[in-house]
Amino acid sequence: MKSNQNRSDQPIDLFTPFELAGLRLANRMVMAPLTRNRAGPGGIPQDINVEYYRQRASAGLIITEGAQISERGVGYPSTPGIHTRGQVDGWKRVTATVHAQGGRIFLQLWHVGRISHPSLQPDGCAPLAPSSVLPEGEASTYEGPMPFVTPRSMALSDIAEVVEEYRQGAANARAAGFDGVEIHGANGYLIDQFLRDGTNRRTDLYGGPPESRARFLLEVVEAVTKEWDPGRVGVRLSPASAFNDMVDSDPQGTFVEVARRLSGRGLAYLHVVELVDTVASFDFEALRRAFDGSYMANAGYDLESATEAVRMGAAELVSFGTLFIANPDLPRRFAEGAPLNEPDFDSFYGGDERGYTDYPALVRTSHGITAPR
Ligand code: 8OZ
Repeated sequence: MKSNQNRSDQPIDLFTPFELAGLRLANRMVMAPLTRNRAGPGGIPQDINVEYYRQRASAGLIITEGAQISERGVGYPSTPGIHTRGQVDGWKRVTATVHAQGGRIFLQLWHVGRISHPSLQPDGCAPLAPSSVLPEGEASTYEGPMPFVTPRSMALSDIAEVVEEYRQGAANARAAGFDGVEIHGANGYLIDQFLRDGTNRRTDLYGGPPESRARFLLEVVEAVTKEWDPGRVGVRLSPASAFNDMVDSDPQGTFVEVARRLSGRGLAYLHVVELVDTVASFDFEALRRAFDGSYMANAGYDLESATEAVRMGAAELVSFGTLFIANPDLPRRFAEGAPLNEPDFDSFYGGDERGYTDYPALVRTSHGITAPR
């Protein structure tokens, strides 16, 4: 059942609260998951991360940056994890701070698969992937960009082990005080590598037709929903994005099948990166109709287009990435029609508080509201 609930007679807009399995979101503006490469040593969230999320707690829902479920799942320098006690304790500070502000926060569970590099792996081995298909491009390592290496094709025992890591990561997210979790099935990372046939050449139960390529994702969903009410578990997909050298012979067929198989489970939402660069066009509306829960739209939305999407019922929720990087108080700016800060792209990935926690919020002066800078 689509749930564009609205108790009053007001038309639905971005400021209409939203109910997510007993969790009330104050609005429909979601902070998209954003890799920022500023976790402390050991992948432990640190003070500046707490401050960063605190500043953005007025989002209806924050989805954290991807947090790796294991050491093997790491793909970039200084990303946080959710597999050690120290990481769980670090995240507890983030969730407590966001909750103290009245905010809601999901953790994104992440495994990069072939996008890792031997120098990031615990034993210096090649990273894991469904099949030994070398991505074009370079890995991000502590020594700078390095050519990708051909990944190791996962044995059935590796698959079972990684599914268990997802379950443990979900349990750890609970222990850390999150309101729910999002399974990162997008952008060319491990789950997406299973979904698309450019990277999945398996001839066993996990490869072949779309329903078999979806098996790994569905096992991850099963594992995660052992720890969470399904209504607190979202899934993110990017069916037509080429990011991380991804391709599929039939994105529409593949992902409509994936959306169908994600249905009937009471999941919180399907979060879709609506970028199209592997095919001429992609019918996101058909994808939305194939899924029986809420739809969270992402990529390139602004106040006008997001309002339109929510009003027309094309999406229940809309997530904003770049806009939340540059505008910690984005919902208020949208509400007041205030000007927006300019994002500084050079400080997106890595660094210190500059370009991270120093974007100003609006300030109220005797002349009204102004945007400092
Ligand atoms: C940009 C740089 C590093 C990681 C994604 C987690 O695209 C990412 C990511 C994006 O989902």
